[in-house]
Formats: sequence, structure tokens, C-alpha cells
Amino acid sequence: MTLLNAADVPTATPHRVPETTRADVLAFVADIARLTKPAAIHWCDGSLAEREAVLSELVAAGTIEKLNDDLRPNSYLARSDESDVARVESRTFICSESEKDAGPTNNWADPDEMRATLGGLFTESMRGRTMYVVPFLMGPVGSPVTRVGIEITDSPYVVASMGIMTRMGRIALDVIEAGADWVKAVHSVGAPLEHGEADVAWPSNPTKYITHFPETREIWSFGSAYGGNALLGKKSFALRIASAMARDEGWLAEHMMLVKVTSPEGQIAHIAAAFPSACGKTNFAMMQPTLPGWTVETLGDDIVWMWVDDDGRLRGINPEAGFFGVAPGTGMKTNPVAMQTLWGNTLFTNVARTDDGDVWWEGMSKPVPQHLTDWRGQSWTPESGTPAAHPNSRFTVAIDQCPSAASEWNDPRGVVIDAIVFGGRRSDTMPLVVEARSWEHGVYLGATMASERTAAAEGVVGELRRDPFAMAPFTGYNVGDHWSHWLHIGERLAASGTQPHIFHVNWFRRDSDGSFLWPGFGDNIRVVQWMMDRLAGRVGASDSPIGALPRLGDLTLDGLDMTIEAAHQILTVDSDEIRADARDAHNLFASVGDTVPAALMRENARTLQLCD
Ligand code: OXD
Ligand code: MN
Repeated sequence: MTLLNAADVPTATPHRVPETTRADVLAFVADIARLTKPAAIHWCDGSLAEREAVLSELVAAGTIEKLNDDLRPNSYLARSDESDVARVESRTFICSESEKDAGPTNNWADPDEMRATLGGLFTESMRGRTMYVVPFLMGPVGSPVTRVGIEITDSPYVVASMGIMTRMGRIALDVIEAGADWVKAVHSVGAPLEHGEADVAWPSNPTKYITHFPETREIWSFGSAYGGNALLGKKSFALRIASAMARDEGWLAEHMMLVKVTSPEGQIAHIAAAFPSACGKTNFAMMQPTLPGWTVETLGDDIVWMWVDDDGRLRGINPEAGFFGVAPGTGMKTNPVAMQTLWGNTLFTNVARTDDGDVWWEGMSKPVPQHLTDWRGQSWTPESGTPAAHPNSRFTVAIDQCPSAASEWNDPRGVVIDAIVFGGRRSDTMPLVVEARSWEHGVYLGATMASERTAAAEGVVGELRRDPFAMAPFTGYNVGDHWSHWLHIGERLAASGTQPHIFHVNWFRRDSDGSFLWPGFGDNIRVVQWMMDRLAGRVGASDSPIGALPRLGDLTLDGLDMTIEAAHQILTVDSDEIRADARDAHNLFASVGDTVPAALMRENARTLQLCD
């Protein structure tokens, strides 16, 4: 990046000697220091001592507070600024050379204009702060798709979070030292401090820019310290930039969870599932099956990178090393594995604090505590009438603390993907589960996915939004080209006869009173069982305009408190609803324009035809 307004001499001197000989890394760090003028530079090595020092600094600054060590060992609670609580999609930009490459699902900005804007914003933006150099790996050492990044940030909260979410520090610098290409990521909270000026607990800036330059593989983020806006390994790198890399290099970077399921008979399936944010990926990834003899082991809860291996099979890894999970709704009933994972060593953000120094959020337990400190730091009682935890409050915790983590989670060879699942939060229209007729039809189901909005991003909660592949806010290039890329990958897999089966699920269908028809959570294993029966060719299905549906007797429903009518309702589709949905999908295709692959237009026409 060409630096604007950069003075000649850096103001800061490194207080840790950088252990790299890579001139490009040293030049990057020097350039950013010259631009942002931090008071000090810290090269992160990822050690325990460094982690403790950063956490102490955050406690001293009032950004985090230590929880009661007897109740939640070595854990902390952060409270963000009230205006910095979620990903800001309206402030997220793809700055590709051509506007068409960003496509209609992204905010596009001219790269030169954006560089000029950023040059202004980042000038002296780190004054009075420490600039941290955070080398990080996405993926285990040695995997063909593992990639490296360096995030420069002036937020110690980001450093603490990146230390959990990625393989951070010396381990990544060693991979760079061995010659790897790396992605540039620059982050500033945008709150320079004048000499002697007191800091606030959660520095941020009302002006926010989360920007991506797919051609030069760069990320520049300004103004927010929250989640995906600031932990740049996650959405910015592992999805937006990685999806562009994956398109160019022939692999896939997707917003998916990944599990290993074992049946009582020993059948094993690795399932990758794409759901929009806050729609149950973490719960699926940590499922405790209600059917006896089944196990679900966790490989990842948010992002999967997949490639075609030498035998022509689709393989996947989770590039992350931690979970940044939505806290509200996570409890011993809904997700006991997550609750066990959070026993300690966890960084919580915007949850409520109990009077004895532990955490609490809506959905964690009944009864509700009589008194709490809410996410804003205010005294709270059940009468307060406001949520105690912010609806997008989070826990950040390492995967290796998860009792259901599969032993393969850190294996550079990844796992062979047997099934791909798409799903959304839909009160109506979509059945509990349907299997695609073919890879092309599966790509159509992924491309036309829709879901009711959640609190994970801005927008009106509950409003239906088309969210192709659950990647609407995360594909770093034209969405139509993303669909073509999936079709190409399918052709390569077809050549070796190893295409995974593709399914679509909807755990969220409601009856006319608005109650959920399906119990969800551990009972979702019943749907997985049907999928695995399909993989093994053990069970039939009935045809519908949107694919193969289980017949009533095909799904194990024993022990469920469910009427036959309700079961029938979730296992059937209404042609009128499917027709209306396919017409709406056609509108989506019209808005995407000429990059929509012909195969998907054909699938749309076929769906409409089958409704008649
Ligand atoms: C997330 C999100 O944080 O999708 O995973 O918002
Ligand atoms: Mn996500």
C-alpha cells in the first residue's frame, strides 16, 4: 500500500527485537509505524508470559475485569463501548479494482479512493498507544491450505483474542521465515491519545471502515475493536480475502461448522454445514445426540477451508483455533459441551456479571439471578426490562478446551467431507430436511438460502434476508462467480466420483401459534441419521420440487413429544410457498445479473416447473 502523509522518521522504537530476517515484514512494520506513530512497538511471540502481560495491561486500563478465580479460573469479562457491539456490514468494503468483481452483495469502494481515505484516517491514529505486531496462522502447520497473516493492531484486547482464535506468534513467524507469503492486516481503534490524556476503557471511533483489497490481499480496519471487525484473522482474512484466494487457487473458504459423526454401527461421516451468523453452527458443532450410541465430535464452529486432495476427494480443515461464540441461548440444556468448554481460560465480552464475580446471560440458567451487573456495567434486576447480556455478547475460548473436540482438529491433512449442509432460520416454507437432486441443485439450494436476521450484525432482527451460502457478508468477490466456483469444484469431484451429498435443513419452522415445530439441539441427530442413511444408500425418499424428502417412517421420531400432524408439517412442502420462494430467488438472480451460472437458472426454472 502506498502510504500517504507518512513522516520520514518513526517515532517508536521496538522494545522486543523482531526475530525475522524477512525484509518485507520489517518494511511493513516500519511503514505502518511511520504512518500511525505509535508510542511503542511490540512483536507478539504468543508466549504465556506475553499473554499474562497483555491481560494485566487490559485489567489496568479497565477494558476487562478478572472473574472470580474459584468460579471461572483465569477468565475475564470485557465491556465494549455501547456503539461497538457487532459486525458493521454497512461499513465493510471490498475494494477490488473493478466494481463488478465485488458484486451486488458487497459494498464496493474504488481502491485508490479508499487508500486515500485510509491514509488520512490512519495518520497518527496510534499516537500514545502500543502497536502490536501479531503474526498468525490460519490452519495447522503443514496443511496445503494453511495461510499466514500479520495483523498490526493498537488494541491489546485484539491481541488477547487473536491469541485464542489463531495460532499466534513465533509459530507463525517461523512459517513466514521459511518463505511463506503472508497477508497484510492493519487495525486501529482510531483513538490516538494526546500526551497525558486519560484513556477510556474501550477506545473506538464512531467512524468505522472494515476494508479489503482482494487483489493485493490486504485488510485495513479502522474504528472498531469488536469481533469480526477487529480480529482480522476471522471474517476479513479467513472468509473475505481467503475466498478470493480460494477462487484463484481452486479451493473453498466457507462460513461453515465441521463435525465428525459416528453411528452406533461405526459409520463415520464428516459433515460441513453453512448457517448464517447466530443460527446454531456452534450448537450443531457441539451436539450431544439424544439417540443412544451416536457421537458428534467437534472440528470447527464457524469457518471451513476445503480443497480437492490428490485422490480427488473434498477435504476440509478449520483454519481457526478457538470459538468466538454467541453467549445468549447457550446453556446446560441447549449446549452443555459449550458450557463445559467455558469452565475457565475464557474471555467473555458484553455478558452480565453475577454478584459473586461469575458470568451470566439470558438462556444460561433458570432461575434468573435476582441481581446482576449488566453488559453496560449497570445494576440489573429481572424487573429492569432490558437484557442483562447484549444479544450479541460472546465467549472466546480455545478449541482444545472443548471436551468434544475431535482428535483430528489440528491434523494438517484435514478430514474427507462426506456431506454438505445448508440451513437458515425460516418460520415457514423450508422443510426440516431435504436432499439436493444433484451437485448443481445443491449449489442452487446454497445460492438461494434465506434466513431471518439475528443480532450478530446490524439490521432488523427477524427480517428475511437472502444469504447465499451464509456468505452474503463474507464473500470477497462477485457472488455469482462464487456459485460458478462451487460448480467447478463439483466437476472436479465428479471426475473422481466422490461428490459429497448436499442437504438443506431448517430447525426453525413454526406452527400457526408461532411455536417451534422441531425440538432441535441434540434431537437434530435424527436428521443426521437420515443423512447418513442416505450416504450409505440405506433409505429412500419422496420427491418434491426442492429435492428428496424423508418419508414419515424414514426418520426416527420415537420419544419425541410431537404430533403426527406436526411431523407431517415439517416433512412436507407447500408448492405455493416453494413457488413464491423460487420467484423471489429469481429476483435475487436478476439482481446478480450476468454472473449467475446458467446451471442455476436451469435449477430455478426446474423448481418452478415442478411446483405446477
Ligand atoms: C461470527 C459471525 O462472529 O458470523 O461468527 O458474526
Ligand atoms: Mn460466523
